Amino acid sequence: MMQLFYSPTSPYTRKVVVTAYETGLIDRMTFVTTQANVAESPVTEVNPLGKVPTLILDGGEVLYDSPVICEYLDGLHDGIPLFPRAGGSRWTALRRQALGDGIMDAAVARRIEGLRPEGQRSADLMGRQAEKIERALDVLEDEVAEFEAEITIGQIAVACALGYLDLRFPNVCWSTGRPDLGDWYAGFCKRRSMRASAHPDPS
Ligand SMILES: N[C@@H](CCC(=O)N[C@@H](CS)C(=O)NCC(=O)O)C(=O)O
Repeated sequence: MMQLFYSPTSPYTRKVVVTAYETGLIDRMTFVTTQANVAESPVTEVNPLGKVPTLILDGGEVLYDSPVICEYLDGLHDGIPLFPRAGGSRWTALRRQALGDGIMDAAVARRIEGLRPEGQRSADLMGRQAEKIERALDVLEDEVAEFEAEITIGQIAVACALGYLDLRFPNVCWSTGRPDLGDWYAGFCKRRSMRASAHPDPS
């Protein structure tokens, strides 16, 4: 059994879980629920960066981060590849993965800053992260009509990023003024992989 260091609120971890469902590998994985943001986190023993997701393979080898783990899993199944193997479609899928991951990076940074005591928060930093997210969402609204017919790692990353915005910034209403992206996301969320990996309700 592969072992995944996991957090139910991590969008990067969710990417891996969605990928595990989509590739039919979910039953080959066990989950170690991990609080990554603490000094004594057990994940630091296997990943010096102390981050989730981290995957321990059957033979003991350790893989991180989420793009690496997802590409590894994609190599273990015979279905349509989530990482197109060659050509322009590969680079498009990888760029979309970077865009989704980048929204996560900005949202996580903004949230961490927002959790600092009020006098220590940088409004400038939080504002810059919010602008990155807004610009990325606008690009996605423009290109969602061109999304591949078959699911790719780019679509998985984008969907997990949007799910994380809903979890942590429910007041942002990212789909307002972005109807095509909103419709696409609603359809994508019907997939078993997305339903099974949904973030817990924060309340
Ligand atoms: N680029 C990494 C990012 C992973 C990441 O930042 N995970 C967060 C949880 S959402 C974490 O483990 N943070 C703990 C820390 O940075 O100490 C990936 O794609 O896996």
